Amino acid sequence: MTFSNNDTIAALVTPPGEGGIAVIRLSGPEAFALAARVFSPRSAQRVETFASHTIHLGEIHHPHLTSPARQTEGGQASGGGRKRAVVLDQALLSIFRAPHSYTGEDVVEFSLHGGMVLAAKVLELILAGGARFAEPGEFTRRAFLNGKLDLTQAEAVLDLIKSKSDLSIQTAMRQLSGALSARLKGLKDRLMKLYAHMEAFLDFPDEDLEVYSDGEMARSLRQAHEEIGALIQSFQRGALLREGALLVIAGKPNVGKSSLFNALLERDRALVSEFAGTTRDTLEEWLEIKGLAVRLADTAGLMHAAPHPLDALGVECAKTTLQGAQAYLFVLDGTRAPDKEDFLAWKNLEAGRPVIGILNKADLGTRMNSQERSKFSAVSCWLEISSKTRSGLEDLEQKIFEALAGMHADTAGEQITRVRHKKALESSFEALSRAEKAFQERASLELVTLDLRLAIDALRELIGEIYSEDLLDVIFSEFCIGK
Ligand SMILES: Nc1nc2c(ncn2[C@@H]2O[C@H](COP(=O)(O)OP(=O)(O)O)[C@@H](O)[C@H]2O)c(=O)[nH]1
Ligand SMILES: [Mg+2]
Repeated sequence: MTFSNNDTIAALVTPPGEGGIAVIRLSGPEAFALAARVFSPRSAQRVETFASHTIHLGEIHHPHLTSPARQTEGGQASGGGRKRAVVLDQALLSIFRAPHSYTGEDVVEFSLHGGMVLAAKVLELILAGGARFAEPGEFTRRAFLNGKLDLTQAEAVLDLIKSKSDLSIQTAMRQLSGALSARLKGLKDRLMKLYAHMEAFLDFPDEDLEVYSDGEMARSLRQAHEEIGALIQSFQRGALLREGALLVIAGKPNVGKSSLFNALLERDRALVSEFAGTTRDTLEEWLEIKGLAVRLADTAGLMHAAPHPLDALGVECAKTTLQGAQAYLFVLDGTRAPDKEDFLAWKNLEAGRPVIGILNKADLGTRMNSQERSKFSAVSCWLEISSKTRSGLEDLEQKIFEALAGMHADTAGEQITRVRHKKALESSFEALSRAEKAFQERASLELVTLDLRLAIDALRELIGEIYSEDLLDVIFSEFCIGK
């Protein structure tokens, strides 16, 4: 993107559509002047003189269009024949003066009556006055460029908007408040100090500098190295939290997988019928279970001989989904003994992932005995449920929570949530490994500082102290317009 960071941008910041209120935000040096063009405050004050963090009632008018003055009964124009500007809406204007605003620039926000056409018209007026339509994420990009947020905090803004569970909101909020940034900055500062010390030693080897002992240098290197390693480890958990764990419903045809899928979602999302092979595509939906974001997938039943080419496609699709699962709900028809189709379906589950065994159709009675159950050895617990009457569903939710919460574990520590974070930390980690090795082997200090510098720069890129426009484009293109 090649656009200026110095002009005034505007966008509708509430979702398009009908609603109680629509908010239009302007940010940049001309924000107040542009607002004054279209807004007439009720008070006698001028928009340009409004104090920061105040709200004002007024009218939005079309600066050029005027309505003919009303005719009085006697045929005379009222108001001495003057024309009045067309009033579009009554609105509230909020004032935020630089640097105390979201973007760090002068910002005004119009709160209008929420209607698509109205909001579009007002925005059009503001753009006609000289504002530029904001790019996706541009308000947050400016906040970053003006030092209001670092890059991990800007990313947290997006995570917060996209959060699908309580836990992911908590993680995003902590990242937004700067906890991860503080940890990364602390790490970087310690390495910088070490680096400065080594450089001084290289530049003035004969001077009596206040020195770290070799032991202290080695310890600092090792500690930073370990801390970065731990942060890299937190990625798996962080990503799960952000994206939700994939929980796949598996089993042979007609045991009630789609019925269970619908029961957990509390709506009829998947088709259900007494005919085997009703489900062919994999369906996936978001679900929140006790604060955890879960991606629940319903699959085609796994079968030996697929009677129709579409069944075969469905089975292939199911297998792919099964491989990506973080955990399974393995469904059996509890009213009868398991057969070879059940075992075939069972064989397609990946080892080492939690499996909850479900004996469905409990409303018809459960006949499967414990010896038969024990053949599915990896099942951590069995539940008798009825997708039809919803009996046993609460227990099931509890078990799902227990199976998945362990994966999210310890939400107290800082977590990295993005591949970008992981890559930056990995290159910092590798550079530190080389630095540590060189130091231990008593290689020249120049070699050590070379890698130390790389390790520091990777951390600086992570928090955005060093960045390229390309990187910003990638990060902010994920945002919506108006954020
Ligand atoms: N009685 C009873 N019937 C069920 C239950 N769950 C599913 N069914 C029936 O079993 C048949 C197959 O269900 P479906 O969900 O399509 O199975 P799928 O092929 O595994 O997805 C349908 O006729 C459902 O009405 C249940 O808990 N109790
Ligand atoms: Mg089905």
